[in-house]
Amino acid sequence: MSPQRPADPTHRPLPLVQVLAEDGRHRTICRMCHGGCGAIVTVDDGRLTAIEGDAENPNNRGFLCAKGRASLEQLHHPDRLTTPLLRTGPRGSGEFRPIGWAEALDRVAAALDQARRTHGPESVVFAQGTDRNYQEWLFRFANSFGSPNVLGPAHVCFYPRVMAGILTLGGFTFCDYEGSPDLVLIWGSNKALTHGDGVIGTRLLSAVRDGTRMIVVDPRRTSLAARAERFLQVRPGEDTALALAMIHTVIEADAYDHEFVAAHTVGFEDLAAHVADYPPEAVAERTGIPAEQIRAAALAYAAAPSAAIELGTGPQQHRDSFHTCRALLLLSAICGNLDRPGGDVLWDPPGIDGRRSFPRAELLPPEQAAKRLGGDRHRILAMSGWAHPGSVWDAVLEPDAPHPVTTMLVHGSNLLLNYADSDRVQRALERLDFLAVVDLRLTPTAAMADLVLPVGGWLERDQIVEHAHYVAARHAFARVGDSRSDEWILTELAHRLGLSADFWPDARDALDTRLEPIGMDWRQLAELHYRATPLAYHKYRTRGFGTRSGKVGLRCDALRAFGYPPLPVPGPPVGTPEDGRYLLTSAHSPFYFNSEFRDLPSLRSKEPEPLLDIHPDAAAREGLADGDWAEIATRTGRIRLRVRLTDRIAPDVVVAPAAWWYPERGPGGGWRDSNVNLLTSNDDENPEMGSSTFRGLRCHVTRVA
Ligand SMILES: Nc1nc2c(c(=O)[nH]1)N[C@H]1C(S)=C(S)[C@@H](COP(=O)(O)OP(=O)(O)OC[C@H]3O[C@@H](n4cnc5c(=O)[nH]c(N)nc54)[C@H](O)[C@@H]3O)O[C@H]1N2
Ligand SMILES: Nc1nc2c(c(=O)[nH]1)N[C@H]1C(S)=C(S)[C@@H](COP(=O)(O)OP(=O)(O)OC[C@H]3O[C@@H](n4cnc5c(=O)[nH]c(N)nc54)[C@H](O)[C@@H]3O)O[C@H]1N2
Ligand code: SF4
Ligand SMILES: [Mo]
Repeated sequence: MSPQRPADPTHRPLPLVQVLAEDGRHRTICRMCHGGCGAIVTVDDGRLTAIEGDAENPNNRGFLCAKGRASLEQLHHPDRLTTPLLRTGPRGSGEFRPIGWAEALDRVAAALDQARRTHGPESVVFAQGTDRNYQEWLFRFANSFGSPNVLGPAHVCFYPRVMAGILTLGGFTFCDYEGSPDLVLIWGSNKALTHGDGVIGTRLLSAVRDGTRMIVVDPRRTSLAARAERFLQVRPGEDTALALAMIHTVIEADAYDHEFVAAHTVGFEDLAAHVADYPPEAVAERTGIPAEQIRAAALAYAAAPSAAIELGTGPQQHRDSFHTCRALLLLSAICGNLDRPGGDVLWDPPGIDGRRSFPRAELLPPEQAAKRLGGDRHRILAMSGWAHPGSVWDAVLEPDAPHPVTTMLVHGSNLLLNYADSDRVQRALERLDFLAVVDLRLTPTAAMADLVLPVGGWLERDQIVEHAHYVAARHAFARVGDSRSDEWILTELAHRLGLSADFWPDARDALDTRLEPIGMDWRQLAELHYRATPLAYHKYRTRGFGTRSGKVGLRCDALRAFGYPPLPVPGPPVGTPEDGRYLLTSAHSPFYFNSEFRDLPSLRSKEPEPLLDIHPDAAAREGLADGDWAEIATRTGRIRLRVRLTDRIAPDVVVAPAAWWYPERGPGGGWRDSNVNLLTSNDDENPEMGSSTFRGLRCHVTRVA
């Protein structure tokens, strides 16, 4: 019996899916991943029967990937949570009984209030997973409540890049496919399959069809690498050295944009002196790339009339994360590619009460902001508003922590799978006084909660979607059981905790308020459906860059003021050969979204088991054949993965899947068996951002009998 089924025979189960929309075809925005594709949902005879790509949506022009096509499977899945659940057995046993919303919300509010009175608001950590267009709600709630501690995977996702941009040039850049780049430098990104940031991979592929050239930097020969003009097969974790050698080459060959450098940057002489130490010959061994290949790639990039950099998580999950991101921005800057058509365009917020303003940072008193966990260790991460994960676990587990953490409210994050050193995460979750998890499923993390709150997926909510190029409307077509939205839950909790002044009587009222600054309301956006944000280039010519000097800080004095090096520097190699012969890294699967969807048959059938990619020579050395189970061990832990032989990686590199668990195994989902983060640790973090090292981790690989 599934643990969420009522033990009380008088409890009447709700229909699994209640349809809220009229029969017909309805336009909306997919959120099975970050892509933000336009989708059309068909309601027929009171049921959601079909989903297809919206040919009129400028972002995806009709495209819908396998995950998008699995949306209705997700909606109708029999294991969806349908009612709040209260823990009845020991933590992690998965034993719960259903309760009503009023009782559930009262209990969460009481636990938050108790922690606030006893230990201060900072003792409550609000966690969320990768963004699902409600991130600004969670931050607003935390600020209003008085806790500076919002936990998320920002440090290993895309915030190293965001913060490098903010400190270097006052903003965040994205690839300008509208401007038809002559070349795209794809650095540690599998864009064609992962579709990050609301600019999906098909935009890149159609640019390539129209003549855009590619240079790919990745330890794996991905499908993009196979089509690229050049492929630099970098050793995992050696990105900063490679980027500096490319800058060295460009300056040495005098191939940089003199005019832009003179007019719009500071610190060029310092940069030039700094990279003198990184000629391609000096980094060839550590990066695994012959010097002449580095030179040729750098010169091809510099010579391109316009070039953009597609920067993925490859270099951001590493001790050097922030430095690589800075180095790549400097490369773009000196080649004149910033904010030019077909280059790296600075994001201009669309003017709604959105990501930047909606969190109301001013609600958090400065003395509370000073208690952000990890603020003393990783100052740039703290500046971005996120708490540092390792410091959160310390605050739960260390008896003499200066700001103890006792309580967590988690909105949509599978903490046990996605953070370094999963064992330590588990110990911390076990130690909490109170843990509530808001999710669609009883994930391994939700199974550890005192209270689980059922939430609606993307087909079940009205939401404003804010992306690089547009603002659009997502609609609630259905409701699963008695699930609600994150926005509704936070609003209800706010009313119970005396925070009503910062919220609305009903969460949906916020939709109108947020659109007011652009002179629209929700009904109008819903009718319009998609509102493109006008693209502007060369904004710095009139406004300067958003830094103190108004110029691009090649040498970043703000970093020096924080006690960090003002120019990017690669750290020494992580680990020693005694820690293992192989360099481990991980990648996101095309068919899943982080830890989601392994219970959707159409997707699971495409990749039924967790695969370890290993080179045939390495496999032969370890006596492994294709399809064998292998044990992968590091200083931190050991897991099992199924061997897949591939010559797309170097013989000393192995690649594991991110976030693997087995939902079919019931509560807990066998999360210890194949979870790569049992192998990772909180050591070797990036000083600025606290990024964990998931790249180039030394490991042993052996055959499982
Ligand atoms: N080793 C290694 N570790 C990694 C990575 C890696 O590549 N390698 N990747 C890192 C990255 S980039 C990221 S972003 C993180 C991902 O970390 P998480 O964001 O924690 O990822 P998920 O596992 O997808 O967990 C999201 C949960 O939210 C639930 N959910 C979905 N939609 C909603 C919603 O609308 N509301 C609520 N409340 N819940 C919802 C899903 O069911 C799922 O259980 O992992 C990081 N960890
Ligand atoms: N299908 C699918 N789509 C997703 C996700 C998913 O899980 N599945 N997750 C979403 C999330 S949260 C994010 S953040 C994005 C991530 O999107 P991406 O960044 O595109 O995806 P990743 O798979 O994390 O890794 C990108 C590439 O980095 C390479 N890589 C590994 N180690 C290194 C290294 O040391 N250096 C370099 N240069 N490259 C390296 C990997 O081989 C991989 O090809 O995708 C989002 N979209
Ligand atoms: S790329 Fe993402 S947003 Fe687009 S259809 Fe696939 S899952 Fe949906
Ligand atoms: Mo991410």
